[in-house]
Amino acid sequence: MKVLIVGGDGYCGWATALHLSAAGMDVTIADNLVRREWDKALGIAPLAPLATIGERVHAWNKLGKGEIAYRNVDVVDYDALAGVLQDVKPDAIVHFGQQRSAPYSMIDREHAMRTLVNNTAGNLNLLWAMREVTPEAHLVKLGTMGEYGTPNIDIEEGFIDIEHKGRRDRLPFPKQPGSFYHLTKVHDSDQIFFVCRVWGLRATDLHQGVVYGAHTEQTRLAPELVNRFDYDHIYGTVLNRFCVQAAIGHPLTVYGLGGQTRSFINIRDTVRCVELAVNNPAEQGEYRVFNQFTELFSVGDLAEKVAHAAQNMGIGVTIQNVSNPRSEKEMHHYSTDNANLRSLGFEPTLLDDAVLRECIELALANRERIDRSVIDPTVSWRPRVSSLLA
Ligand code: NAD
Ligand code: USQ
Repeated sequence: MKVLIVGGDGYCGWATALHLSAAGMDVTIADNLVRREWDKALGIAPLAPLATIGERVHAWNKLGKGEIAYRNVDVVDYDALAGVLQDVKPDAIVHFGQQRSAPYSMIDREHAMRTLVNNTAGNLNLLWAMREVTPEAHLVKLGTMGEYGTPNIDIEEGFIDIEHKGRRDRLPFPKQPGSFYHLTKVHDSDQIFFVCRVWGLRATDLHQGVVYGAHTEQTRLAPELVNRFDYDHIYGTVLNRFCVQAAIGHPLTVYGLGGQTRSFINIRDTVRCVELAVNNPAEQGEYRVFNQFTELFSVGDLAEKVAHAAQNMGIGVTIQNVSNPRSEKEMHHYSTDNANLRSLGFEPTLLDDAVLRECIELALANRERIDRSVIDPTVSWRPRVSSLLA
């Protein structure tokens, strides 16, 4: 099985590249390393130092557990991307290579536009390149649970059966994304569904929840294999942020009331779910959606769990309800399912104190690298309409 991993230098992509390589797949990473540039421009850095991509790949190949190749390619550059598909001829393409921060996409017009062009044009290029070069390859695309928003009905897996004026159909589940970033994922899903219908491409759209956790089995094997772990207010995801905040005695930053509920997944399960999708491809012409998460939590509950785990380590923690920089419901219905992955044998890793302890320990070990000035949120997407400000 030849797999091309677009965005394989990132948090999910690197862990997945190692996991699929260890599972015996022939892995090529395609990444233009732009995330490392964005970090520099934003004045942020991951918790533990990252080896260069060359050092990473060399360290992995030296272990003799698999062989990974690397190609520096920007998916927005069509000719370069099509050239890589031509050279590699992958059976499966796993697409992680996008700008993935909601706050980044809401900084200003320029960042919103960069997110839109990078993600939407990159996705469209990949679909055209697949049509031209590898029309039988299986696309495994990273989408997001946030495409659905927080409707007052249960969230299905991609599609919903609707009866309207006496007629029935199975239609895409309504989308109500919460940022320009999340909107790009909706555009991607529409594009992918379209090309499966009209060109007969095949794709699995993984609607993934918020990822947490530091290590996978392989990232522990050598210092150069260590994964990215973001804790800043732009790229840090909520649970990882809370663990770092606990380690340095910063109050846990619960935005608003903290009743916002999201779906969550351990990075160890991300890599297993992608493997399941790759090993069980969609049929030619099929577009399917898997909700990729393990558990649902409100952010207030997560803060309590982190505080509890830290207290068990002898670390006192306070929880602070800070003014919410985002426009989002803070108390709402949230119920959904991940039956498609479970039907393929997925057994979720549940959140426990051990995982939280691992993340807090990573933060303690890298305490001197933690920059307190990038923790509190500064990007706001609240309305500026005066009548709504009261
Ligand atoms: P990340 O920022 O750590 O990694 C993304 C990688 O893609 C980076 O290495 C970056 O250099 C690369 N990239 C970006 N634009 C590119 C381009 N134009 N050409 C080539 N490479 C490019 O992000 P991540 O956390 O690993 O997320 C990966 C994917 O998973 C994203 O699509 C994201 O939307 C999705 N996802 C992530 C989470 C999460 O909590 N981290 C949750 C749900 C879905
Ligand atoms: N939140 C806090 N405090 C914080 C940070 C966040 O209360 O310090 C809250 C946010 O307001 C939000 C929730 O936690 O309600 C999740 O925020 P997040 O930053 O952890 O995640 P999000 O912005 O939704 O984005 C992340 C990834 C993105 C992925 C998405 C999955 O960055 O790539 O698509 O999770 S999902 O949320 O299911 O769409």
